[in-house]
Amino acid sequence: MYMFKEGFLWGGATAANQFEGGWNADGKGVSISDMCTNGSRDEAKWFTQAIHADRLYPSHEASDFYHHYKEDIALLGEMGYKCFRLSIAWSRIFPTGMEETPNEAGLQFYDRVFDECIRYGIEPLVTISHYEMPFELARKNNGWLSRETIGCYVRYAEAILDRYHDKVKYWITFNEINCAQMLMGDIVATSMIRDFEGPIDTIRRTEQDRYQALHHQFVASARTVKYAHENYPECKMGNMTAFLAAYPGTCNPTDILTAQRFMQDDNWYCNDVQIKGEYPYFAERLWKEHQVSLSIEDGDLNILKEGTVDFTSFSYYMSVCVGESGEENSIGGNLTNGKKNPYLKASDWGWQIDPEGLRYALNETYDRYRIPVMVVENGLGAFDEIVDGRVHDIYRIDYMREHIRQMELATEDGVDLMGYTCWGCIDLVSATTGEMRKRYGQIFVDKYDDGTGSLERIRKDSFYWYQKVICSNGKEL
Ligand code: BGP
Repeated sequence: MYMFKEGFLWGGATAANQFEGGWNADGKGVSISDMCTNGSRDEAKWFTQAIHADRLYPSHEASDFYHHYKEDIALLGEMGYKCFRLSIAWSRIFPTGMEETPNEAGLQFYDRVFDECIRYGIEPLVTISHYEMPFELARKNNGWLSRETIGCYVRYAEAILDRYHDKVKYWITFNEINCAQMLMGDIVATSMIRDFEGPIDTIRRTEQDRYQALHHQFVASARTVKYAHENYPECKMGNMTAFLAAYPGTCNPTDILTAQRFMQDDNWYCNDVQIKGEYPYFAERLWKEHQVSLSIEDGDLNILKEGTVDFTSFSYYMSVCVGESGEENSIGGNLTNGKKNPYLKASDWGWQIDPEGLRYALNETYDRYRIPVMVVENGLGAFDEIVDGRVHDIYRIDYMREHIRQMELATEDGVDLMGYTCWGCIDLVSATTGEMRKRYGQIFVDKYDDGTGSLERIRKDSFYWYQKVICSNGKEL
């Protein structure tokens, strides 16, 4: 029992576009997320002409980490955090994405943030691109659809590696890169925004575009990993996917094959490219099914081989049932649909809660790749209420406890597990719904969907519970 290794990276995770605010501070350029209005991001309206002052843009202030970072990192330090996963806002460093030199004021902000982390003994884990890019670049190139974006990303990635390599050891090239294949992929994961003037449902990119954009991301990621390995061998480079454990709805062999395909297409396709350095054997079948014909330039396949990652990571929120039978689970704001699993309960947003699925995900991943694995997102999005100045989020504690237990069992199974950063450790804006009320944190932020709130930080009950967990290295759950 209690197998978490010495130096296990306990912590939490955030993303600039959902957390930072300061959207136009100190020379920051407009990011695609800054053009997304309130309400469900599934129905977001994208404005290509001007910022409309009469609308709420959740990313503009968000939780205002930009002005609260000292207080926030001190709170993480108080909880005993060993690791803080955060993303860098690309448009803070290269405001339009196309400048030759980076914005010094933007670089200085993250210097201050990392110095603060180091002060508390917290290891930063940086996501280079978490669901955004500079708006000007997205408009010019239609996001990742153009090969030109690769060079812009690499210039940005090299600039931050050059600057922070002695402060930041752990890096992830893209957040949930496999979401490019899924429901929200078009704008969120691949930044393809051209023509988005109305609800997303009215304009869908072709599968051809999505897979091509994803290929460009693979090349950009591999070039970045190679650059880091050659110049900063002490840095550990990782990839990241949204892990969706797919179960067959029944023992009907057809359902088994459906689940196997789902695992291949949604979980292994991206991982194989970034970890093994080549497209998997089933890629041809997948492309054929989606009528995709990839344009792969000379040298691309070599660079994929040369830029494989040192560790792999994933977000884990739910499992899905697939196959012929069963009731559809059309989940609002979800990454994917599937069938209802009668053995599982769901969150208020319909995400099926499945702690054992995390043990399954860890074993499947480690069995396939044999490199260290990290769970970099997991948590319960819930409506929290303040009662007498406190938030009694017992439901969140229960959720985390059950998932951590299963991580421990996976470790006993033999999985090389590096760490765990729960999602949204300080309340932030939801990626799928644009809401503030879908809260994940151990720290409450006094901010509401109508834009009001003092931004005060309040320790929830889960704060004290997680503090004990970290202090006992997972023994006291
Ligand atoms: C992941 C994203 C995060 C995050 C999380 C929770 O897919 O990487 O950015 O937001 O999901 O999702 P949501 O905020 O929609 O509840």
